[in-house]
Amino acid sequence: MMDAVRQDAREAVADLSFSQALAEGLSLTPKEIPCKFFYDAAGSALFDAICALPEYYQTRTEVALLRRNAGEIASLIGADAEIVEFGAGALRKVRILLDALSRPRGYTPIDISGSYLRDVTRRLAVDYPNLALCPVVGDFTMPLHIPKMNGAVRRAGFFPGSTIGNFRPDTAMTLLRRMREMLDGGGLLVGVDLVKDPAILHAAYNDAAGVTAAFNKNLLARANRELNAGFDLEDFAHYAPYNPKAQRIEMYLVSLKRQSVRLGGRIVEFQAGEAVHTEDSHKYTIESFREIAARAGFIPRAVWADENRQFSLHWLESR
Ligand code: AVJ
Repeated sequence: MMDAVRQDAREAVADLSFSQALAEGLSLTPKEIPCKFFYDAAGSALFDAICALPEYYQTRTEVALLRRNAGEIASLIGADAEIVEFGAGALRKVRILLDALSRPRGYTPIDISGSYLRDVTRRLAVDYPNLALCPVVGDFTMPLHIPKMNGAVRRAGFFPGSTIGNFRPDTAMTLLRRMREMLDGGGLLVGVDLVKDPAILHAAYNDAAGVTAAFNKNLLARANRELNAGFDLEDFAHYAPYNPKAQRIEMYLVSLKRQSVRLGGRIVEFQAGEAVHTEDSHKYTIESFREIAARAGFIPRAVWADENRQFSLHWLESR
């Protein structure tokens, strides 16, 4: 849990950047808030709840793909591997990988939350006493140096959950290229949500229980908690349409009236109906994703998808 007293210096920097990002994003036209700020303790708990929703097929489909193909994935990765996870996600997924691998040597999760990383490594240490745990607190979208482990190990990247969808295709390509450099010759296992019936996509981001709406509005709640902001969550609507031309879900917080909101020492003005863009979630076809992976310098080797072609897992090699 995020506990103000236990926050270390690195997390204080992360908080400062939320305040800067919010001030900057809300002064733009159109207004925006970067989606990486969804994931404070409350937002991470809401995201876990999203993953268990009946409408949100992504997580259970990806977990089933990992389970079903773990043996083949493990033999492609090879023995004595160091798994580098971009954004420490649900431990459930990396455990499937670790359990299938032959002599996994190390686990290097990269995440912006130091408290989350401490929690993850503490829990994994119990079950994997022979695994070197090397957490890196940082933003994996920035150039990062990953310290070399002792001994000859091959690196394999792990980027599940279709987090790649949060980036525009050109940026996703650049990010993949950067990951390829960080992996130092190793391959990358990446989960990618697929283009499909817009009604299915729409339902996944507009669930009946309103969990995704609460997740979206948590950005405002977080600003109230951390930055002395005066957002009334009732005065904003969750709006998440699918844009078929751009092949992405777009998420917004829409001001339901003309209002002035306190944000730290400033006042932010909202017009009635004004939208704050909070997230894009891009969808790919298997072919279109393999194409950007190839443009990033990877060799797309293997791909697994469920029988309904809702979600895909790609194994990309560096050489
Ligand atoms: C974690 C980025 C994959 O885009 O589906 C879920 C985040 N947003 N519901 C996604 C999210 C709204 C999620 N990713």
